[in-house]
Amino acid sequence: MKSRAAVAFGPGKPLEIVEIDVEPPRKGEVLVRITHTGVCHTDAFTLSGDDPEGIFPAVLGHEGGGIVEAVGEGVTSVKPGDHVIPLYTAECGECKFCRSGKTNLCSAVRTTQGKGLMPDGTTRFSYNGEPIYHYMGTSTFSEYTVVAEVSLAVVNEEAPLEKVCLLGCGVTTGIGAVHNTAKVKEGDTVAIFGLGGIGLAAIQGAVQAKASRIIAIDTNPNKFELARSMGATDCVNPKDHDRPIQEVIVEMTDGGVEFSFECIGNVDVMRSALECCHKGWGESIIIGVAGAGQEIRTRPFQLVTGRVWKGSAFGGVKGRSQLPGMVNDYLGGKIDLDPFVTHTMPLEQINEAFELMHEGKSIRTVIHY
Ligand code: NAD
Ligand code: AHE
Ligand code: ZN
Repeated sequence: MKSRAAVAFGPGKPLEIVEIDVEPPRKGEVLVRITHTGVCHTDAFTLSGDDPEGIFPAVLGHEGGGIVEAVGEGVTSVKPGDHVIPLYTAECGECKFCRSGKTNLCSAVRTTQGKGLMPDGTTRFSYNGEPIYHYMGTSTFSEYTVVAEVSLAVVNEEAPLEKVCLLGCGVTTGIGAVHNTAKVKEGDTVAIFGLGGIGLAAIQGAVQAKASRIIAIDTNPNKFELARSMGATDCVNPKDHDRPIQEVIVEMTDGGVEFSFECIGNVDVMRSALECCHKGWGESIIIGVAGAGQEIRTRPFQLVTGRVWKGSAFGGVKGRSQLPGMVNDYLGGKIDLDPFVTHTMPLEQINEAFELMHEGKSIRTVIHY
């Protein structure tokens, strides 16, 4: 079948809106009609060429929502008409990782997913007879996409897909990192570096956890109003200080915060985030994604004296078991998605969504087909 798609033909190039060919779903696969997709910084990261797993030409996009159009052989857990959120972190329930009870990282389709391929090692997308690669197992920048059955969460049909698509990445990542990875408790102090979709979602998670102090840090002061309205108690711009920002936060908090979250992808800020944690028990969670060749550094003494460095993918959330509940939490008013949607536009304007993100003018642009 034909599908309108925004194709990344090469690193650093704008996406091109073209009509691609999509093959039917094979065994264990599902054809989904994407109705909406957010644009996450990770899409821009991969498009930039910095992603070691970046492969072109590809259909990017991993924060979508849609409706099942058709299922391949052997698919039993979803059916045509189901409302679904594609998962870049699959959940097969059977692999060593899924059975461990220790992580949301599933190994079922991850190897082929990282190569831009379906689990059988081939692609369902092509353009002018040439293969187009998949991305993160989701490729939501195509109106029709094919994903593995284990990479789909079936969600409540009453939920508006133009909102709950954001649970496909950004909002789940930020909220989940607070609850599942850090396990913030009432009265804890937190520092959140980077106030895009992920950082603001972390603020929301910290409010839910009843953190006593939520320090929001960004070099763009235009982000502070929304951060405050979502529950940040303090807003700090590193540019307003002539000393390392970790020193400022340690001073503000009588020795450092209980938890910090890096939501930018800057390895220098990752260091600041670790070093603003309290001696003896402070934990820093890396959420931001850094480019090929980048490495983190600190004095080992920071860890010797009790600070802990952790990372979080998709907020530690197991998508098939937990995302339906998060969608219901949105419907029940326990998760607020509205403040994240600063812009909406049709697929044809998707490059504007990337520009708005780079200019620091958007939190999330939701693309509709
Ligand atoms: P975004 O671009 O919307 O937000 C980033 C924010 O960081 C902006 O407000 C920007 O002004 C701020 N910033 C940039 N440099 C800064 C600095 N030196 N000091 C302080 N603030 C600075 O991005 P996003 O969509 O919120 O994503 C954030 C990061 O999280 C990206 O690296 C993305 O790839 C990553 N991410 C990771 C996961 C995961 O599962 N681990 C999931 C989603 C996104
Ligand atoms: N491909 C990159 C890493 C990218 C990365 O870390 N992705 C995050 C999700 S970002 C969503 O916006 C993640 O979940 N990683 C775990 C995984 O299994 O991909 C690289 O460095 O190679
Ligand atoms: Zn993302």
